[in-house]
Amino acid sequence: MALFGLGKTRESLLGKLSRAVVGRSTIDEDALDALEEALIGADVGVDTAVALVEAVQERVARDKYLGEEELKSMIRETLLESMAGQVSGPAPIVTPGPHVVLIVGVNGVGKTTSIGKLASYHQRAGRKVILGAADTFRAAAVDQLKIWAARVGVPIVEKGMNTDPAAVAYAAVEEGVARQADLVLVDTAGRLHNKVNLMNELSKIKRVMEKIQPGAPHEVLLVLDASTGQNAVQQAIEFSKVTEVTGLILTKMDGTAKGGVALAIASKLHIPVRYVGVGEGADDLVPFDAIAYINALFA
Ligand SMILES: Nc1nc2c(ncn2[C@@H]2O[C@H](COP(=O)(O)OP(=O)(O)OP(=O)(O)O)[C@@H](O)[C@H]2O)c(=O)[nH]1
Ligand SMILES: [Mg+2]
Repeated sequence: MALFGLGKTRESLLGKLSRAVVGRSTIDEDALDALEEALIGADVGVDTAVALVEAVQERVARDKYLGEEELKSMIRETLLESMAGQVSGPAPIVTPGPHVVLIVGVNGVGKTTSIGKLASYHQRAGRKVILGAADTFRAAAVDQLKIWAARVGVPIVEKGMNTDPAAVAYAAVEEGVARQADLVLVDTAGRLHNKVNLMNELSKIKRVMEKIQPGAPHEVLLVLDASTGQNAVQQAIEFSKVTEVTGLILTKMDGTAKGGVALAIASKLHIPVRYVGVGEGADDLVPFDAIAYINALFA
């Protein structure tokens, strides 16, 4: 597995970059257009693509000829510069615990799976983890989280389906305190019919958590499906209006050529990417690192 699951994105992007310049002795308008198309195709975002093409154009005006390898390393360096100072990777864990994390996102993006993987990740780091099944919308959601809890070997707090999500969240934090857990990870439903409902629900969950553990939830992680490209960016914008999102998990990077979306997110939103999901297994979660990500994209 390539780092950050970027295999498909890299193959597609580098292939197009290469075709954009092959057999040319100068980088002309056509080449620049093809270059821009390649970047937009990888979902780096229009702003980023335009900025990169402008940087290439400037350089070509000075240096006349730019070979393929030079072009790649130039784009890579420009991206590295633009990402300088970007905060990324896991947030520091609040101690004394429990450090409470609320997981949010629309249907099917990978929330429950990401919680399973996060539980495994933190457990491997020697932390005591507890899960809360506050997606009470359907029985299968609770069952799915129970399966993950059993698989990873961590306790779970659940009250079945159709119970008040806030009551489950409350009980999960309470249990976390009682068991002296380091982390409480709480699943939520992504299917509340409208923004106001969702906003009220999340506010209520946050309010009850804070009653037990001051500062909780310490993180609200928004899960985004990278394969939806620019839709993911839009979801992040919409969710930020509903609740304060402190970080992102970008899932399904393994199966997509739109992995450039992390760059679009970085340039458009000021929300750190915490982790990247690169598969369905317990170990398929990688802490994000902007520099390593860009290097992997052009490696
Ligand atoms: N390839 C791949 N599949 C993933 C990844 N993350 C999640 N999935 C798959 O995506 C599907 C949906 O994941 P869930 O975790 O159920 O998503 P959810 O957001 O909890 O969905 P709802 O609770 O229905 O809203 C499942 O089949 C997961 O196995 C990933 O990083 N890579
Ligand atoms: Mg779920």
